[in-house]
Amino acid sequence: MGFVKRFAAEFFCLSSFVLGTVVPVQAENPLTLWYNTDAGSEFTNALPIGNGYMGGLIYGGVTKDYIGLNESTVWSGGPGDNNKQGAANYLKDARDALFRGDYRTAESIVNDRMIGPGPASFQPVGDLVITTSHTGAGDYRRELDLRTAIAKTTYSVGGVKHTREYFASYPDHVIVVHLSADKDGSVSFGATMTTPHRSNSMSSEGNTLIYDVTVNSIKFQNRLNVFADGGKVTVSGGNISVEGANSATLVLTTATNFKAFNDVSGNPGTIAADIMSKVKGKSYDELKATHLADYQAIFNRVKLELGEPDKSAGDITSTRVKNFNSTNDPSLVELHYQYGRYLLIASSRKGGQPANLQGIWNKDTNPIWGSKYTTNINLEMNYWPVETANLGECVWPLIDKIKSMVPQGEKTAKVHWGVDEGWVEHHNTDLWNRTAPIDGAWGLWPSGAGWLSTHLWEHFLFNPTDKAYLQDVYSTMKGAALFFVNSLVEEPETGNKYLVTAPSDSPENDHGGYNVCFGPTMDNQIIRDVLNYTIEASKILGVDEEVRAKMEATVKRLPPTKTGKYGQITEWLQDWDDPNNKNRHISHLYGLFPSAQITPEETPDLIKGAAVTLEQRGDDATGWSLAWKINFWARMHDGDHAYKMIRMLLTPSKTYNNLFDAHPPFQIDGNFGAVSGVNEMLMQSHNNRINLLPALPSQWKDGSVKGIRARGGFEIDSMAWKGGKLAYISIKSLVGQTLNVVNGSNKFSTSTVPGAVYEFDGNLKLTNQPYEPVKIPGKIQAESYIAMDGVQIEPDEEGEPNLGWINDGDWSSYLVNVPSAGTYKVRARVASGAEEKSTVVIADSAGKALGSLTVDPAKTTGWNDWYESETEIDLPAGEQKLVLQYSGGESYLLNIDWFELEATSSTTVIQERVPTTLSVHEVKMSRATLALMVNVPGNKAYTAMLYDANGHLVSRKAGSGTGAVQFTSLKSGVYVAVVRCGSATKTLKMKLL
Ligand code: FUC
Repeated sequence: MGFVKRFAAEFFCLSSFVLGTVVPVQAENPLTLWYNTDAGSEFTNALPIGNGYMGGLIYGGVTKDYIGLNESTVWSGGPGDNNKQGAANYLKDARDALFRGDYRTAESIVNDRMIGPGPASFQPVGDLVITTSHTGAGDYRRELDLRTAIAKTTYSVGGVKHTREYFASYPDHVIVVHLSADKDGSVSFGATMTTPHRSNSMSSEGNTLIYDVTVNSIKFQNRLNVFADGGKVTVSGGNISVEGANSATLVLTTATNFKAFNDVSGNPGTIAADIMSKVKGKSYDELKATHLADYQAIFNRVKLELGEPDKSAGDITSTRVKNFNSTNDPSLVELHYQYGRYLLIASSRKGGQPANLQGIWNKDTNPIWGSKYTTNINLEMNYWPVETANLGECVWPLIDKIKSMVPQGEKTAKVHWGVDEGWVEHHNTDLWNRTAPIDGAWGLWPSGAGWLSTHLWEHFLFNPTDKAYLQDVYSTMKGAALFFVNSLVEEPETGNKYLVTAPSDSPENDHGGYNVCFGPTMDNQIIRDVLNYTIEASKILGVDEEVRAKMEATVKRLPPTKTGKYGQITEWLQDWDDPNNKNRHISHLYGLFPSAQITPEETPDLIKGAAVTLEQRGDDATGWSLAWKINFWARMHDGDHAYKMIRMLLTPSKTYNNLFDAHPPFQIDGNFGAVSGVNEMLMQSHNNRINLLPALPSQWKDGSVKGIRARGGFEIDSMAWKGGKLAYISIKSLVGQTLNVVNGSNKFSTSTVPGAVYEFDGNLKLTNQPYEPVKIPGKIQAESYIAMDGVQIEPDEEGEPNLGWINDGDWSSYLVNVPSAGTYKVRARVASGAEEKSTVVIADSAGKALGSLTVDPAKTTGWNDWYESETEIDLPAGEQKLVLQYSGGESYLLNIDWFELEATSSTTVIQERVPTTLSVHEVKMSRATLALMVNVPGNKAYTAMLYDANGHLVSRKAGSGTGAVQFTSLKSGVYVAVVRCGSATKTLKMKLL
């Protein structure tokens, strides 16, 4: 273990040591929410559990314990759409009015003719009620342990300690409550279920209560089974009764008839019975073990330490929230962060519905905002942390939902916008995928599908070699993009004939009392992303050239983001901003976050504009808006201001006793947005670079994080900082993309091997070298650099990675092994479309020039017009780094395919005869075959693995001694061979034509 790694390990130990000595309560359970009273009847005191299908909210009363139940498909309403027929007929009148500045007329046309009825709402299932005859309980404690996702209520009565444990299991699709006591025969209770819905009937079958309920089109069934150790169990008259048992377990499931947005033909009774038959006979310990294996595999991926816990860290959770603004306890931020991750695991798993405005926890039949999906910020915010916080499993409900919305969105595109090709969604949707504008003029915002579809692309950015996934979501992305291609109109306002949305609004803000407008900044920014992402996807998949051309033409005509009279980013196409407007929506900074169109690096002027906008809007806002502002300030690289937003969020008016986010009232987006915000403070990964500690607040001087994920397929294996400065970082390459890493003014770039971990010290110096020096004489592919600055990898004609787009001042470096000192010929395959000559200086690692190659425009007249340029250089013997420094007169200088070094007559190459270490070379073979010549010391055994460009294992071969290994019947493409012999590993990248 190297020094830096040891440092990180010690750092983690040190933190827990501190926890152990200063705050004993926290020592066992730093990731626990706990209270010394029950939740009473207060929803936001109760503790949530969930398995993605079902949610439970535990109140923990001694004599009457309620568990509020939800199921993700129990909604009001039923299949159908909410389109306003004939809406498109009024488009022309609305646009004419808008373009002549008659907003009043435009707004009334929209209100009267273009708004559909409101969507359905998420409904409660009812309660599981547990009753006891216990009175005078003492030592009461209620808790939720995030490390296990198990909630617990404990108390003592008459000298007996009673314990109830509750969890929701995803693999078993059930909620489990286990009641036990520390004295045999002391477990006695009654249990039943209630529902607020009128149409219900209870029956029983053996030890199972069966509850059938209907809400509009949804029929659901609860099955509640009991089994006990000892004692007497009676199930009758809609009640379960357990008397004198040692322990007892309640197992509950809910199933519905919902199959799809347009199909409610499921049989809840059969599904529920099937789920229960699968868990029948499983003991409590078995159920718990299955749950833990599933949950911990996801939850344990990320660890966060933001410094020494305050001495108040052992206080009751709600007290910690009350005092946070004076304690600044970093361990409360850690708890809140991990709770956000917990909530997403509990409310969003494959097979269930996406987390809605309240996640999966709602007790009201008429919930605020329908507890549905608001898409002008809230649903997207729910999923901001999903990739960065390493919760990959939780994104599927969203991805599946977006894909399933297309048919409804296509209808709305036709009825409301007269568009035949493409899909649209406005600012709200529900279980039935309704997509029409609702509520009023401020609901006529056509960019919901666009914003949602950016999440499809984001998932690809985190998994950039998963072409099968991209293929699967591509048509949905394309549909969202085409809606804009087909519905944007030329604006008459600026003289530039920009293409804009009309009518639209800037989410929930007005200009001079009117919502309707055309081409608001947020729309332009979203559309720019949607089109660019779809263009990129079509290139990667090699499809749709014609459609791509249309999208490219459209994206060029979008209005750019600009600043206005106060220096602010303008929210509308016109400079209408009111500097005193404190609206919680800061939609026109979509380009700052979640998008990366506005960055300190690329657009410093717009960053100044964003600062003015953020100052004008002010800090205070609703829970979700504060959470958005954490992300904004992180992207502004202002850690202290981001921290200020965390402080404003972690206070009782914005965070309830159970740590649910307060709009107010309860709305879960703020929980999720805050997780994303903390990640953005510690690491950002947009625009093809990983920026470490871009917004570290002075409050978090020492800390560490493990397991967060970056775009490009990278995982922060572990990162530690001390005194506000990076101390150690190791990054795992998951799929072998180029790694560009930045910390302050330090940067480093390197090609990577899938599965390899790259460790750096605090100066971003690479401290472990997983590279293979290339043996000279030999040929080196230009993209096999070990480090570079500026050069870009792009696909060649066959889609294989190639080095291209080299700018003046860029460089790339290579590790070579020179057998003996002497003069070597350097030959490089180069091409250029530039008019002026470019130069490639070959330098040693100290920067000393050894020679140079010229790329002559007289010999190459295009990016693919290759020729070979040569020179000679003197090299010392041994392993060394060569740096190719590129210079010339135009912005894009040249392409370089490969270069080779061969001995001249003045060099004597001593051939190695007996291998002393493992060495691996490629041997040229016929079509469809790759062969390696493996030399191992002695007659040792080795394994050779061949991976494809996506990092999937293609073949594994074992062998021993020196000899050739062949892989046959291969498709053309790029492969990586990994040969292991004892502790030695060699990696070789190969290309099969
Ligand atoms: C939008 C926001 C509200 C709330 C609601 C669900 O209307 O403006 O603040 O988040 O969605």
